[in-house]
Amino acid sequence: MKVFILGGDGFCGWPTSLHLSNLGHDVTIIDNLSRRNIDNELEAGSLTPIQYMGTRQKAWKEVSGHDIRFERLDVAKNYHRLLTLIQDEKPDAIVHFAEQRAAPYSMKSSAHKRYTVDNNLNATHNVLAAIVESGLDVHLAHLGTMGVYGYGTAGMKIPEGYLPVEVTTDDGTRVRQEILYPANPGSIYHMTKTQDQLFFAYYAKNDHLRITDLHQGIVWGTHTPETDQDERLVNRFDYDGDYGTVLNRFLMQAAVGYPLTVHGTGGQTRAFIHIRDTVRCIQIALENPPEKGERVKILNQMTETHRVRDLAKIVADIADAEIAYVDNPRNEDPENELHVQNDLFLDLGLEPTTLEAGLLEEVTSVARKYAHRADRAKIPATATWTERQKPGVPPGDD
Ligand code: NAD
Ligand code: USQ
Repeated sequence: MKVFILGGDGFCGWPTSLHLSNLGHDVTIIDNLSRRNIDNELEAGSLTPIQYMGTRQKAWKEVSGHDIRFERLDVAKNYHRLLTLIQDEKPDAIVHFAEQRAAPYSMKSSAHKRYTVDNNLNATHNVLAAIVESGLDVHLAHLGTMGVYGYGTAGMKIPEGYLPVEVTTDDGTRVRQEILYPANPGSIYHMTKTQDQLFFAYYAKNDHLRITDLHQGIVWGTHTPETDQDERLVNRFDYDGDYGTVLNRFLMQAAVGYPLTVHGTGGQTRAFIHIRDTVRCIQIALENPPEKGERVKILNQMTETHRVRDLAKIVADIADAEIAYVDNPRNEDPENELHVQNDLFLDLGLEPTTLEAGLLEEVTSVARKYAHRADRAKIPATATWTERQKPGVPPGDD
């Protein structure tokens, strides 16, 4: 299969590119390297020593014998280059990771909000419009988020994308149908993903594009079997207050002796998936595309749920770390239950990597190994969700 990986230089995109290339697929990475530029802006970097794209490509060729092609372009801006690439190369599938993915970064200032909206919505819409203009039947697999649903329900499991509803018409007839699960974003970043869903629903309906939307939980871990083959292939590991996600942050904090930064009471429950399972899920999604004319195929890409304070306790116990309960910079429910359906991937053969099995390896093979590269000053999460949470604003003064 010929596959374009938009955002293939990133945390999920790079190991996915290697995984698909290893399976014999013809992979082209398309990325504008904006994530590396954001590292420059934030003066923060990956805990692991990620290499330039040219070095990555060379190392992969040496290790596997496979070529991965790289095109540097901005999917949100360079529409005609994207269209030409699709027309010339005729990919069978496009995997779309190319968005600004950090909630705290999206909340830092109005400039960051506007960048996130401009980048993410234009990137997604450009891909859709380009597939239609090319006239080709390209399967689009997009990385969405569990955060489109919000994190609470009336007690039932969050379904995979669609909610069955029953309405009563004027003549008393009861009509059942399935609607997109109501969107309930918790940040500007998450809001862009809820808008993406509407683009997909429209293009699947109007143009019969074949689209899979993967509602992914928080990804943890670093290595996959492919990135593990050579140090030059190492995946990125974000730990800073804007881009570091909770479990990887706790692992790194434990490794450098920094008390684990639990926000508020730590009562937030979230969905998780290991990076090894992410790449497998994308393979499975590409092997099981929707039919032309079918509605958007939505799968919940997660394997377990955990409460933040429980995660902190697990990491503290295995790595002998302290826990600090800090003021929550976000505007989110302090406590929530979360139950999620993920039968579609399990039925298609996904065998989850459990926290229990993977955590210790992560502490020793990544967090401790690269602890000397950590900048402790970059650990605190400083982006606040509202003006009233900013330092120095008196309580009630917003
Ligand atoms: P990342 O920031 O590491 O990677 C994103 C890549 O896309 C980067 O290499 C960046 O340079 C590129 N990019 C961004 N905008 C672009 C544009 N306009 N044109 C070309 N390239 C562009 O993020 P990630 O963690 O790999 O996440 C990838 C996708 O998966 C995102 O869409 C994210 O929303 C989704 N996701 C991630 C997680 C997670 O925990 N990391 C969880 C759920 C969903
Ligand atoms: N949290 C802490 N301490 C920290 C960091 C985070 O307690 O040091 C808490 C947050 O307050 C939040 C939870 O942990 O309640 C998760 O935060 P996170 O930064 O790990 O995850 P989130 O902001 O939701 O975003 C990440 C990815 C995003 C993806 C999303 C999937 O960055 O791209 O879409 O996970 S999900 O959470 O399922 O929506």
